[in-house]
Amino acid sequence: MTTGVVILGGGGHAKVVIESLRAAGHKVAAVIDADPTPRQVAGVPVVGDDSVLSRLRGEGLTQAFVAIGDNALRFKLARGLREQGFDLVKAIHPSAVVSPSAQLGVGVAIMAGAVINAETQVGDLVIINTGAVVDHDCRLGAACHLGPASALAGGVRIGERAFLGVGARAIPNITVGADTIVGAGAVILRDLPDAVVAFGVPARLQGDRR
Ligand code: JB2
Repeated sequence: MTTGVVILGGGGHAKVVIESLRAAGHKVAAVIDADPTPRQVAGVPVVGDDSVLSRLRGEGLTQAFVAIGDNALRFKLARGLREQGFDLVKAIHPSAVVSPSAQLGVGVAIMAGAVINAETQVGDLVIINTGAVVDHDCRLGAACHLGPASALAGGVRIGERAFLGVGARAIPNITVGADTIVGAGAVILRDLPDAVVAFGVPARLQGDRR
């Protein structure tokens, strides 16, 4: 086993990522999961837990992808992979529409039907989930996650590790703080600070994560 992408995480997100990577022409070599029980995830064998990574690197595998939805854990595991000398690939489904003037960081997941418009900047490890729309000039912080069918108008800023649930939407030039969670279907009409929970139409503060 000397070619292909090593996937960290063997849950639901990994299934979607593996199928996106294959659709984009990548070979997927192995899944590494905290539960090393031998099994297959989307037809890819689980070959062990994180302790086998150095062996795989020694065997010549250089490409990896962290396919874990938890934003803080994805961030942490990606750092470890880079320290071990792995390159983080991008998983971009061929049906996604990505502007030629958009900038994408490493390790991003751009799922089927997503749209990213002009001059938007997408940080490392961001998930833009199925059918999400990101209009022009947005700034997406590292390891944030835009849920399926969520939508950002132009100039929206999303902080590192923030999460927008399925169908959440933001009007132009809104800022959502780092580590903030926005519930499904929320409509964000005002800036949200770091590390809060907000939901509703319009979105209102409902809790604090600190
Ligand atoms: O430290 C770890 C570790 N911690 C948990 N290292 C490795 N290699 N794997 C780890 N895991 C594994 O991540 C768990 O054992 C589990 O198999 C997997 C997480 O799977 P789960 O199905 O719970 O979540 P997910 O991250 O695949 O999907 C979530 O996020 C997606 C974006 C769900 O909320 C999905 O519904 C969502 N679409």
